[in-house]
Amino acid sequence: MTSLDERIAQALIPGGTTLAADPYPWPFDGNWGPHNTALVVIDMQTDFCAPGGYVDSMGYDISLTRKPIEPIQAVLAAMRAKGYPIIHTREGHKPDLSDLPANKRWRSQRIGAGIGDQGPCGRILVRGEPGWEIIPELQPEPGEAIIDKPGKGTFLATDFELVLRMKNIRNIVFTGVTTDVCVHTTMRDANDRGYECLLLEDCCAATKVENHLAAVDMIKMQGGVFGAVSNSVDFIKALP
Ligand code: C5J
Repeated sequence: MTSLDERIAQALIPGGTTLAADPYPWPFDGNWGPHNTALVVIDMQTDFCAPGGYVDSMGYDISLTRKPIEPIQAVLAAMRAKGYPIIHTREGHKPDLSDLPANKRWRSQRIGAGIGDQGPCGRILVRGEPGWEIIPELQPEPGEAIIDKPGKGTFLATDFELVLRMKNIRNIVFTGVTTDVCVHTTMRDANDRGYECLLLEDCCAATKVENHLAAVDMIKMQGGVFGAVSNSVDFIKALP
């Protein structure tokens, strides 16, 4: 009869290494590296984290959504240096708004930041407008994938899963904004599809601190119901 520790250790591949994440050593089998692990940077766009964008127009404090910029820069530099695949996402709708659900538009108009309407950074959350661009501090480099999504999740109506498959990705490291909306929706969906997910908590933010903290906490329930949580410093130190 083997002990529980021995049985858990048996999941490790020979020579595998793990990161001391919360609530479990990540990834579960110690199999990670540039061959199967991607960094996903969610929606670090002017509309979510710069003056005059959607989040600013709704009256939320963009100092919160700007906080992850530096930690993400550090993770990007470390992963780029080691040849890890990097994937950026942008939330936005077609200029004719044919992919914008009427209720999403109506709800945003009710609070004075109508998606598709003119704002200080062009039409709010519309592809090709200044507000929709990824912020200068986190510009994608040539060869990095950019996924344009009309919704909160990155799998719906995009080629995200195809890109992941073409790159043989099994592990996904999540960063970006907002923790409780687009990051969570994508992480939950990825987890259901069998991807081994990690969220770097200082590389994510929400429009309300309590929501960020709650979203991080939810991941850790049930032994890691959606994956595990770490931070940029520990992650960079452990990166194989
Ligand atoms: C939101 C996002 N919060 N990127 N979008 O509407 O999380």
